[in-house]
This record gives sequence, structure tokens and C-alpha cells, in this order.
Amino acid sequence: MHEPDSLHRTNGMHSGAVLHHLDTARNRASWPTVSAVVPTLNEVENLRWLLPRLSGVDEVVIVDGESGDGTLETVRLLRPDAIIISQAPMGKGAAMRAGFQAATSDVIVAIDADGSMDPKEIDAFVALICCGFDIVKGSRYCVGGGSDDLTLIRRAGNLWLTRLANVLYGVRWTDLCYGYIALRRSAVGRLGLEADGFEIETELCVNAITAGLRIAEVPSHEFDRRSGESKLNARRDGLRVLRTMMRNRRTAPRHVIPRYEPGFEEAG
Ligand SMILES: Nc1nc2c(ncn2[C@@H]2O[C@H](COP(=O)(O)OP(=O)(O)OP(=O)(O)O)[C@@H](O)[C@H]2O)c(=O)[nH]1
Ligand SMILES: [Mg+2]
Repeated sequence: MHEPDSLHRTNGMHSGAVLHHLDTARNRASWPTVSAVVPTLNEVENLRWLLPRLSGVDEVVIVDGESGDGTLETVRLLRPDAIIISQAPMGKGAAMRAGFQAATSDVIVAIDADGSMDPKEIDAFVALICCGFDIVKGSRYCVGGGSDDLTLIRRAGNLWLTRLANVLYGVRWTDLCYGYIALRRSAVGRLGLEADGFEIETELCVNAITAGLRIAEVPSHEFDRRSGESKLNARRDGLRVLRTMMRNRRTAPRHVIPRYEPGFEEAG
């Protein structure tokens, strides 16, 4: 994990003092606003668990792939102020890109609808953004992280893809293919996101490197999806991750939408 300059600027506090930063940020009322972007495809049961636990975030953006199980009715009931985007089920990546464009808070947190990611961890992600990082990615392999959900084949695939990313992009990540990620909204335009499928998480991370953004990992525990079916296909989506990594190391990401964020430090 890199130490950004701002870590040394805040009230004379030093590296490793993430919790102190968190306290200080809250005391100074400088805690950023947070949008949760939640892609949904037939997740009605899981949303009954997730949405009440997102009461602490300022904004919830649901990007729904035309679910047929009452997902949107449940959203309207449990989170009437949620922004809802309906789109054809083109994949998780297309959903996340739409959600990022619709979000209005300082910090965006991408979180699955299936109940595998605990909203209690959001503050740890945001604390690191407050320390100066642009992107904070959850890791199931940091000390304190873990997974109840990874099968042997997914675990092996993720390990090799993470190692390859480390070699290709000169980083020391522990977990590449995991979708619990926080980012400054001001960084979205610099990421040049184009992926439609599950490779979006990889595209976001590797493009952040080529764009010169500051990335940290934070421990995260992944639970089993609470109910319903996984939409991920390890072989097909693993290949898409591989192609994304190989292709994008040669090109700096296109700057899609330049943004200025008044009141919250510009990424860069
Ligand atoms: N809007 C939309 N959401 C999607 C689409 N595909 C997947 N999702 C959502 O993206 C999130 C991640 O999908 P999952 O099927 O849980 O994938 P996963 O977490 O890798 O797989 P599991 O570990 O088995 O849960 C879930 O909230 C899905 O509902 C899609 O085409 N459109
Ligand atoms: Mg899942």
C-alpha cells in the first residue's frame, strides 16, 4: 500500500493511524458524502437484508437489469429515495458504469446486491479515501479479510490473475477479482471504463494504475451470497479479465468525462 502525501499533512498524524484519521474526519465534519452503487439482477431476497444496512450512506443508486422477481418494488418500499436505473441485462460492468454516472456523492462505493459484502466495512474504505487514496479496493487476502464464497477454481483463477496483474502493472495487490471497491467520484472520468461484464473490476484497477491514481487495499470478508443464483461464469469471465489486463497495459485510459468536484479534493 502506498502512503500518499496527505497522510502526513493531517494534524501531524502519522501513517497507520487510519482510525484516528477516521475520528478526526468525523469531528471536523469533513466526512465525505457517500453513494452506494448496487447492480441488481433478480436479488429481491438479498435486498431485504442489504438495504436496511445501507441506512448510513447518503445515496443509494440501484442499477437493475430488468429483474422479474420484484426487485424494484422492494427497493421502492425499503429505500424510497433510491435512484433507480433500469437497463437491459448487459452485464455487471454496464450496470456499474451507469451507476457511477448517476451517483452524486463525493465517494462512490460499489457493492453487490447479493448480501456477500457487509456494509459495515464501508467506513474503512472511506477512511482510506480520506487519507488521500483515489481508489480503495477490498481484499479477501489481506490480514483480516476472507471469503466463505470462493470455490477452489475461482480461488486459483483469482490467484493467477492477481499475480499476472502484479507483473504487468508493477503493483503488489493481493486480490484482483473482487467487486467491493470505493472511489472518489472525481476519479471516474479518468478511468476510461468500457467493460460490460465482470471484468469491470479489473478494468477499474488497472486503468487507475495507468492513469496515475492512488490505490489502496483494505481487508474485506466476503460472505456466501444469501440466496439466488450467481451470474458469474469462472471460465468465460476469467478470460475476459485476462484480455482486459493484456489489452489495457498498452494504452492509457481515455479520459471520458472531465469533472470538477467542488468541496472535495480533485483526484490526481
Ligand atoms: N444490473 C445488472 N446487475 C447484474 C448483472 N449481472 C450481475 N449483476 C449483479 O452484479 C452483482 C454481482 O453478481 P454475482 O452473480 O453476485 O457475481 P459474483 O459475486 O461474482 O458471484 P457469487 O460469488 O456467486 O455471488 C450482483 O448484485 C448481481 O445481481 C447484469 O447483467 N445487470
Ligand atoms: Mg456475488
